[in-house]
Amino acid sequence: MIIKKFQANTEKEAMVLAKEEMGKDAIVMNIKTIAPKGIFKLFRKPLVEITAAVDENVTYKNERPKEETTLPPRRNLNPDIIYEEDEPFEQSKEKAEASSAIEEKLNNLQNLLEKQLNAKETIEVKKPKAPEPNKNIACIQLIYNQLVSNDVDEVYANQIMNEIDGSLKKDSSIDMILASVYQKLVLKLGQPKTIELSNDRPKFIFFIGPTGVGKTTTIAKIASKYKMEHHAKIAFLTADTYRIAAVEQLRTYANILGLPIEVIYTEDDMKQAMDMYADYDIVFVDTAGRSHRNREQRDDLENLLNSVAEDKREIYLVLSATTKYRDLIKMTGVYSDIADYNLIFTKLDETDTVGNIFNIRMLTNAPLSYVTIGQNVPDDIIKIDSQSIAKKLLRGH
Ligand SMILES: Nc1nc2c(ncn2[C@@H]2O[C@H](COP(=O)(O)OP(=O)(O)OP(=O)(O)O)[C@@H](O)[C@H]2O)c(=O)[nH]1
Ligand SMILES: [Mg+2]
Repeated sequence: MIIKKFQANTEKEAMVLAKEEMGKDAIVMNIKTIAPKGIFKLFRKPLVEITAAVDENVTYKNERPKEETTLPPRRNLNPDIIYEEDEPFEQSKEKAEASSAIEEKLNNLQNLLEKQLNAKETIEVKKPKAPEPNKNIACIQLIYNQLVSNDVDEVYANQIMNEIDGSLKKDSSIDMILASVYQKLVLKLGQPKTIELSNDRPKFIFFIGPTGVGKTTTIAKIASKYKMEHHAKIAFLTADTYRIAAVEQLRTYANILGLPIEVIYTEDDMKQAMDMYADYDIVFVDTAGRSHRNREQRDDLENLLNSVAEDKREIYLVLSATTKYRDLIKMTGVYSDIADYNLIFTKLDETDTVGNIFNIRMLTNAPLSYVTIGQNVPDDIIKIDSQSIAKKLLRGH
């Protein structure tokens, strides 16, 4: 992993610098505001400093020798990185609670580790000839347990711990190990993919996924934000004609938001809608919740998606964070056979653990996009934040 810091006037500018130097795969690990110092500080604006990272196996754009680009480990693995961030997807009242929970957990982790190490030292006194235990192993085991208790698949937890183990110095501090696991997690979660407005319009955004996960509600949340915040020209289509209530549900949101809505029964209807909405920015397409086990429903969905050219469409697979991992594996497998998609996880407010988000990201390699955190339209949705998820994966309950 290569880590560098970039300072600029805004987060966006700093990210541009990072991508210019480290390539498009650079991921933000941490963002902090640096207050100006010195006698002119009143006249200077604060700077934004981002810490960006790329994996070693991703080609580094400016091919400099590795030693130059890798910061010394002490700075790389600054444990403060874990705590100084806000948790954007916590409601503000929960923020303080959340970060004190992290600290408490980390303290516990440290206490546990010390106990474990002391126990080992006692044994060592009795058996002086025993080989010196590698203290990293005890710590790695604790963090591994922590990930697994947050529902991270043991296979992925193992993979991360092996990768970390190989890159650690003997007897690294617990903070260093924790920080490097955190950085790995953030890198693996990747940069979120969200809906972007462009001149190449209209964009057809399909929401697919199992029944009752929150597809229609999520469309209403996103559409509302793009209309209010970006003044985008938006239309709704629904191909969910299996239930009258389903059309009415989307129609209600369309009326509230003042957006046109069309119901799609056939591929011809889809073609007509494409002409009708040719000068719109975004056309959200709601689909019926499908059982991933039903072959015919699967084929219908595939035909619907293929009625729009790949460069004109984006597909968001909506999954509930409360679904069993085993079922999520099956569902994503079925949808992967149909098309490439981005991932939205709903109902995070109904579960304590975010391990499944990590697992499904690892399994499908599909970009993460949004998470939803309640039933309120439009507020209960946020762009996925890899840093926040990584912290949750390392935190106790
Ligand atoms: N707790 C919670 N409930 C949610 C969330 N998102 C949606 N819901 C609720 O989940 C239920 C189903 O939401 P819909 O939007 O109708 O789900 P859908 O995927 O369109 O359902 P079908 O069209 O029947 O497949 C509703 O009661 C929503 O209010 C969320 O983030 N948290
Ligand atoms: Mg629906």
